[in-house]
Amino acid sequence: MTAGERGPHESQAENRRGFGRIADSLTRRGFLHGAGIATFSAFLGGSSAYGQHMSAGMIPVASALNDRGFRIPGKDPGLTVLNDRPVNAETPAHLLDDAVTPASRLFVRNNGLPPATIDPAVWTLSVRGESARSHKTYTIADLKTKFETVTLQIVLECGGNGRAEFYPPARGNQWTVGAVGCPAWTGVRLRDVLADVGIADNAVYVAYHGADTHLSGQPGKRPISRGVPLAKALEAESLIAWAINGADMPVMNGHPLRLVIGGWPGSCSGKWLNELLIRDRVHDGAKMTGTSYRVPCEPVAPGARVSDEDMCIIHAMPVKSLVTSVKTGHEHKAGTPLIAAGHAWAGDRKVSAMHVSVDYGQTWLKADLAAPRNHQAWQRWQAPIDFPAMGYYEIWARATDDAGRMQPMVLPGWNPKGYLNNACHRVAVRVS
Ligand SMILES: Nc1nc2c(c(=O)[nH]1)N[C@H]1C(S)=C(S)[C@@H](COP(=O)(O)O)O[C@H]1N2
Ligand SMILES: [Mo]
Repeated sequence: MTAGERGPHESQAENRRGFGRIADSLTRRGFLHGAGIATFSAFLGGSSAYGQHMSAGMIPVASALNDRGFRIPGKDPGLTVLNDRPVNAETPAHLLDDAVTPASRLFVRNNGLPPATIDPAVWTLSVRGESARSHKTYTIADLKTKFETVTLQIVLECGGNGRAEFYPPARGNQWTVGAVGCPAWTGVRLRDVLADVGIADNAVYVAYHGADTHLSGQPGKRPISRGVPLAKALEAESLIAWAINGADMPVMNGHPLRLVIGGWPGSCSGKWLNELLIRDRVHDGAKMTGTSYRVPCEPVAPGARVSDEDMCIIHAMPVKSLVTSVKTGHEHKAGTPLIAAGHAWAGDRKVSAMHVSVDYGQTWLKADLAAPRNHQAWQRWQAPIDFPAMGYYEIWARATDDAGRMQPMVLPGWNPKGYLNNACHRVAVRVS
């Protein structure tokens, strides 16, 4: 992890454990009011007198208390804000119940600071690289007129979704289950644009640059620049998108242009996209190297030290599912039917079966599972649940992909950075 990110995330972890305590003591010291206001205005884009005195990773109290009216512009106030610099927010599972995720409920994962000014009318995307046969630059209008426009529903999930469950813990945003969503993206196929530029025979990787800036403010230092092997870039579902659900996407999700690479870590889907590189080698941009978005090539014991050479780049994400209805804490009336429902997805694969259990995995009921709207979209599932008596229950949900791989009940493959946790989602219900 880079020095610029380490501090915020560490204090973030502190905040999560001690938030109540910190807020109490701040209130007692009469400090809360000022800090809240300073960070409010930082969030809203204005300047403030005391903003610089607030530690970088501190959650503004106002943002943690969404009922006081704080919100990320364009986002549902129900999102959980994990960090303010950079902005990171996840979506509680029950707010992901829509078949097609509304833009307002799509999580936000920023590694740096979004561009300060964005004018779609003059935005350009240039394509070059060692293995590009030409160097071309397109406006968004060029993309819209030169290439076929497609709309596809594609799952976007952060590679670190589920990190909060790792033990020993992994540093970084403590995502629970909500760094995922599946909106409908409109744009052009990446492969059509690459073909227009020309791909040399020695091409290996396609990488992105975005217009966001590094937290350190150092010019020339990029917050993130990742990519995918050429074959992945050439898939029909790899898009250069300008819209979510038929409207401009929120600034926080990459307006006015971004990559959408289905089934792979969200970090492959570059936001504020202004440059593509057709590379003759595995891309070596920010967060491609070292331990970023890599897991041990061979399984390791929890807490093991793994050297950089023994870490391999994550490709497709594993099979996973969510219970989006009902939510934990649901009070259910005995003797009435309960329909549990949610979504399942499986990286580059299809989900072939979905099961639920309310007896801690002793028996599993097969759920109804819909076909995806298109390849790379999540699949809706639902199951009628019977409770034999009153009391406390957990609904466990488990997806199986078309290679026969199932979600594990326990935390899978510990890794130093806390990626790829696809353990079964559980929600708690009281029947009375
Ligand atoms: N330019 C740029 N692209 C980016 C990022 C970023 O910080 N800057 N974050 C990446 C990561 S780690 C993820 S998970 C997704 C998150 O997309 P979202 O914020 O639209 O949910 O964007 C990816 N693309
Ligand atoms: Mo991510």
